[in-house]
Formats: sequence, structure tokens, C-alpha cells
Amino acid sequence: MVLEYKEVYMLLGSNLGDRELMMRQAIERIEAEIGDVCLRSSLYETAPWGNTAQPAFLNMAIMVQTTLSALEVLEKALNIEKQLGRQRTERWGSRTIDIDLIFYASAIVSVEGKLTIPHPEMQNRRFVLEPLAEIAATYIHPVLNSKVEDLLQSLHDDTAVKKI
Ligand code: PH2
Ligand code: MG
Ligand code: MG
Repeated sequence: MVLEYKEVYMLLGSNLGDRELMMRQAIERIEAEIGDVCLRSSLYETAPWGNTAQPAFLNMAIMVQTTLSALEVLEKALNIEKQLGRQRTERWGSRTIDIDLIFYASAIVSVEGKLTIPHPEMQNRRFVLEPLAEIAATYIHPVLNSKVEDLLQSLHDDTAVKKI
């Protein structure tokens, strides 16, 4: 049987504990449980978006090749967040690691209350689009029908995002 690989784009975020270590450990777990991490952006230091009364984030975008379904990837990602000590207390609160699914190939996925792909807010957030544009500038958003680099061009979000 021929295995079918899908390209999954994810955004990693951390603003609690040793942020760089969390990113490295998340990538290790993703390699072990989801698939090869084929592309990774630089690390970005980003001001907190939304609830601004929390520490700055590190964010980075990665592309993973996987044979898992979108829901299986979500399940694994949530499990890795738990393994890395994430505790969900308040919405948008500080976290050791957040693993968000941005694109799953060019699929459009909507599972009520659980998973929406493409990520419904990605086009409005600089902390997503800047790292993503580094590894997927010409990738086409399957709902908005725009390239990532064009979404970044027309973005109105001046939250600080700095490549490190
Ligand atoms: N994640 C959030 C809310 N705010 N801000 C930045 N800079 N980076 C994030 O990853 C982030 C955020 C919810 O997941
Ligand atoms: Mg998030
Ligand atoms: Mg999340």
C-alpha cells in the first residue's frame, strides 16, 4: 500500500517557562508522533495578542509531513501540549506550549467546537503570518484564495513581531 502524505502547517507558541526549550521539545515530540518536520521558520519574539497582560511569546511556524488525518493530528498535538506541562486555566492565558493547526494540505475542515482548518483567525494575526510567510509565502489559503504573502501584505495588525 502506498502511504499518502499530507503537508500540515502548524504554529508553535510559548510564553511560560524556558520558551526555547519548550519549542525544541515540542518539535521532538511532533517528529516522534506526527511526522517529519520538513520546514521550520526562525523563532520570533512576539508581543501578546488579545490578553496583553501576559509575558511575550516565542512563536515559530513548521511544516510536517504526516499520514495522519487532521483530527488525529489535533489529538496528538493536544496530547503533546499536555506532556509538556500545559495547563488550561483561562482562555488565552500563558502557556508552556501551544500547538495550533493552520493548514492541513488544502483541506477545509470544520468540526463543531473542536477543529477548524484553516485556522479561522490566522489571516488577522501578525504572529502567525510572519513566521508562516517565511516557510510558505506562496501557499494558497483554500478559503480566502490568497497567498500567505498577500495576506501578510494586506494585514492590519501592528502587534510587535520580531525575528530573533
Ligand atoms: N496565542 C494566543 C493568544 N495570543 N499572542 C502571541 N504573540 N502569540 C501567540 O501564540 C498567542 C498570542 C492564543 O493561542
Ligand atoms: Mg493559539
Ligand atoms: Mg491552541
